[in-house]
Amino acid sequence: MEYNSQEIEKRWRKKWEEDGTFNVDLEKAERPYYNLMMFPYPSAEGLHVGNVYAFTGSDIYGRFRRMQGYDVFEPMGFDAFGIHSENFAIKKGIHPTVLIKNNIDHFREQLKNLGCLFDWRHEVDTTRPDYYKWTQWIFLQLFKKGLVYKKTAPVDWCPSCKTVLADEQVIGGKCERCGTEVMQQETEQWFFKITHYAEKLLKNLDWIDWPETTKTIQRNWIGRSEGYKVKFEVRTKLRKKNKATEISVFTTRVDTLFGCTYVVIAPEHQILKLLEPELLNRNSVVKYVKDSARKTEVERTGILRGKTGIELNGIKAVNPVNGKEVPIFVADYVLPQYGTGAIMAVPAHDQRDFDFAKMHNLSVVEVIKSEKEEKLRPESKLYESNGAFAKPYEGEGILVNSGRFNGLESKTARQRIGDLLVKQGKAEKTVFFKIRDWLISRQRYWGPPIPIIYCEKCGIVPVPENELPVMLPYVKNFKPEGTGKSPLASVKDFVETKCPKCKGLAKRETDVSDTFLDSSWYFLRYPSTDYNDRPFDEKITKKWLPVSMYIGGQEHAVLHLMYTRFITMALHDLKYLDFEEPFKKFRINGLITKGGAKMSKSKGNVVNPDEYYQNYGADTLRMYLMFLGPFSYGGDWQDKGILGIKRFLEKVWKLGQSEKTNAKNPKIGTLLDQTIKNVTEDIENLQYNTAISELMILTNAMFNEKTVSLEVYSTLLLLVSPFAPYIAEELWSQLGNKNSIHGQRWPKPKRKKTGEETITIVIQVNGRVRDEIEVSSGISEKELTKVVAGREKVRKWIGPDKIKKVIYIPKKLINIVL
Ligand code: ANZ
Ligand code: ZN
Repeated sequence: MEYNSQEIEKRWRKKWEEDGTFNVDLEKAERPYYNLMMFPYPSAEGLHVGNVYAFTGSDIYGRFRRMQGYDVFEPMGFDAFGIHSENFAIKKGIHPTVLIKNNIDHFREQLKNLGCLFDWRHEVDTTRPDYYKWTQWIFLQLFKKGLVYKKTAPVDWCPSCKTVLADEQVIGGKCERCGTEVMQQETEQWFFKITHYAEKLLKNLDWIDWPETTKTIQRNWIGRSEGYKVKFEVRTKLRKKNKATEISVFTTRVDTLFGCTYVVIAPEHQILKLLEPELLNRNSVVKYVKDSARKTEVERTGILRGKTGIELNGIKAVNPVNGKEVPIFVADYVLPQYGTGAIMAVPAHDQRDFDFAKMHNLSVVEVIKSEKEEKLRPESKLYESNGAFAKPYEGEGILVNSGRFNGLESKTARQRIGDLLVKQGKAEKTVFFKIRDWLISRQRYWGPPIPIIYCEKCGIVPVPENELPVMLPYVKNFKPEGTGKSPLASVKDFVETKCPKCKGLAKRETDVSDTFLDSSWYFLRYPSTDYNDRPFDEKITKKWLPVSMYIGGQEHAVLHLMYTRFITMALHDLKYLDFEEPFKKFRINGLITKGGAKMSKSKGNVVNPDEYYQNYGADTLRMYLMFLGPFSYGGDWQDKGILGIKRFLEKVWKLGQSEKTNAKNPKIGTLLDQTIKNVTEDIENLQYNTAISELMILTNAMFNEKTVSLEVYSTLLLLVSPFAPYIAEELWSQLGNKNSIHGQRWPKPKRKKTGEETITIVIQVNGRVRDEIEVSSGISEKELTKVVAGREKVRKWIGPDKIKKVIYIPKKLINIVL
């Protein structure tokens, strides 16, 4: 028989579907394992190989866990609302209600071909009223809790998508969806108070099992800074001294206060209005403020930053530590939304201030000396040969030019100067976060309407829960107009309604919510799709959540992965969930490139998976993708490469066609054990590429023998099955097996090296028993430590701490001391 992937895959797909081979009984399952992957946007012609790559890698892991005896729940769905889908509909000139539905049907077909464990009975589609009803419900719960508010603020506006964007959706000053440079616009918008959870979002990163890179991105985005708010008294020529006002600055380096030679406020700073009448150069200042309002954030913080600004003539600020008067500037390198929107400038020790001081000829006073730098690297001196400053020193050191604080180390001085000012009522210790509240309203059509009603008498009234969902009406002309209003605003029937409180005439909110709100809770919905009277069932949720393993793209680090954590924390505080982190374990999938470049339509280098399904079959495509490189790195697609995998599967097939014996072959037996061990470890670590190499080595070795052992061959099929589920099933059944290979247990090495036995070692963390492990008695202490420290259970106990020492009582116990 020849290997015919088309025929095999079609036949088994049908059989698996009919038998419900991969369905899980969520109620009865004993060892729940929730294996989740990021659901796709159905906003293109079909699945992208990038999707296929990510899903395959996740599915292999799910299949592996399943064979280890877990009840693996692996659902799939569609993130179908949102700008990406709507933009696609506009491009195609087809209404999204029609287009997106068709797209989903196509995606589903492609996904089914891929041969994953998907349990389609739990499919989620975010555009269905029985889903978005609960998205709106979540909005209302957060609203009631005071975590939602409306405010007028300068926000980012994409002139191409004609809508506002959340902070996280602006990447390098450009729209995350279309790449257009965003503009600032002052409008009234809805926000979620993600800042309320800034501390918790940061703290939990210490213990969740996520890649360090993702954690670092989140840490930087949250951006916690400890420092002081320092008050500078403001003196004006016109004003009497006793009527002075104050400017409050935020600094993380209060130790440099003696080096402050000027103060800067952001052009948007409110105090400007107050001071305006007293400015001697009022007109120029007003003009400067107007000009900077037109700039984009990139222009303000990019290379040009620190180059423009204007002094407030006739006004001075008083340095609270020495009473010296310093000039005040308005400059747009100081941002309005961060800290207090004002800074004390220390040009000797801050690059931005240094650049500005140089431009405007302001004095530079050195207050921190780095002994080390001076000694070790004389060329890095702060002064040029003519005595002018060369560059600022931003590190720690010893204080100079700082009165009675001279000679102190900067860290100590920070404490001392801070304490002194606090005592005098001139400063306050504070923590600021960079993260800003999540802007969730969109002036677009394709999303869930925000469930709010405006009444002239009662004000802002939330839609009562029993009136949900607020249905998205059919709007023929759904394109954004760029008027700053959603297309829903033109639908009279939708807008005009009754006030739920006073029953008077009222109007509906016409903005829809951000797509990231849809996807912020979809993982809660999957296990509960059978329930229509609640978003997620308490019992099922307790049993299946948090998610055991989540795999997806790093590009979501500050978007989806931050929002889901926030929504979970909020629902936890509202007592709907008993956990505050949604994903116990998260791993990144890498990117697939072609010719070294990201695939994109404009480059014409997009690989369409359909072609490869047809020519090679899903098994070959799956395995080829996994063979490109370590799963978390991705790799470069090469058409030629796929043939190597094709040949490998043909070899496995050929071995299946030859007669099997029961004869023992010690050489192959040893190799088999080695392969089992390595493949198991590789899958644990998502090193699928090396696992496949191991399988190739084993297959080649078997090929070179005269006979094929039934036992060895069966085991080979088990090892291949997570990677190539169709061919493994077919060959397994050809061996005469009646039950599916996918219900079998994962193999374990059988033969121990002669004289080797296994022993059980108790694992302690800080002297408390946390786990145990079975290892070969010959294991070295070093090897054991490595294995133990890598165990999921143990890592949980180690958390963010460093291992201080390891105590090993040979063959009995290992104690990890933190
Ligand atoms: C004086 C100083 C001296 C500063 C020095 C730094 C070094 P992070 O760590 O990122 O929080 N800053 C404060 N508010 C600002 C704003 N709205 N726009 C622009 N810059 C602002 O940075 C805190 C530092 O950033 C603060 O500490 C302040 O400059 C500046 F040798 O104060 B520093
Ligand atoms: Zn009313």
